[in-house]
Amino acid sequence: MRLAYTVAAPDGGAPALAWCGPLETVLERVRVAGFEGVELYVVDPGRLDPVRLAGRIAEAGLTPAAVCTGEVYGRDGLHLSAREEEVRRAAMARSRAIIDLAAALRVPVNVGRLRGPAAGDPGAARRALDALGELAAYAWARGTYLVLEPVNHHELDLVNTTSEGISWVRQVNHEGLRLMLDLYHVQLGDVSVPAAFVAAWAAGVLAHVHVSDSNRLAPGWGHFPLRDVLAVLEAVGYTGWVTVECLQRPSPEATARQAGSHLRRLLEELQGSPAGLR
Ligand code: LER
Ligand code: MN
Repeated sequence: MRLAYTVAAPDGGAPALAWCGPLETVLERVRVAGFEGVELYVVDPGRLDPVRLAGRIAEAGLTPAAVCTGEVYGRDGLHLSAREEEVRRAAMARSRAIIDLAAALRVPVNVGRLRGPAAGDPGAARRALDALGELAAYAWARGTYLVLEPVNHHELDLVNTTSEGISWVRQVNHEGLRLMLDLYHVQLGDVSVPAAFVAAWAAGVLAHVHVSDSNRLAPGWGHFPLRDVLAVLEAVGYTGWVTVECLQRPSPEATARQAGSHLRRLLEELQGSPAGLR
């Protein structure tokens, strides 16, 4: 397992779930807080230079982990399930541009809120599935892939549980689409959190993970038994990224430091456990 932290790309976005600020200083502070990787929140890829971005990340001693697209829906309202063709076309064009950026950084692309809601429209799921199939092929042809994220029912009404996520990945049935789980959404949508992670792993589709605590604050500042989830990931042999995606309260610096030290301590305890988790 490798730990990453969410950071806003310098493209005009101001996501609540990422550290926003000048990359020259933010990336270095993320590394000092105990992280190896960075997950970039991207909303407007046309404003970004992938070579400069990759250079900045490497200079800070970090590795790119993924690109997160939540604000494409959150800020700009673009989504793949949209009934209006114009909105769908714009969402597809933006998604392709983000995939190009992710391919240059050699990381996968998160599809959380970007798939959009159904909002009572029976055609919404089909439109989102078709769009995901098209984008999966586009990503795969460029050497990367998408990771579909079940999102809790307060935010969206399409794909709220792990089993729905697995089912969508199977329906699209393309190497360019896998599943990611965000602990915050899983605890709101699934019957059992550990079972959700085991099911995603057993289905052979788990490719990325987001974590926060129960209240979406930094790990350790809520009541979620995070240790159990890390124990499951450790026990199944998950070696991918675990990105901290949480509210930046009271400040990004305090949040990153708390998340980094808490997760490092849990991982050390698990890996050094006399019970031998592996
Ligand atoms: C939003 O709740 C989220 O979890 C992001 O990763 C994607 O929209
Ligand atoms: Mn997430």
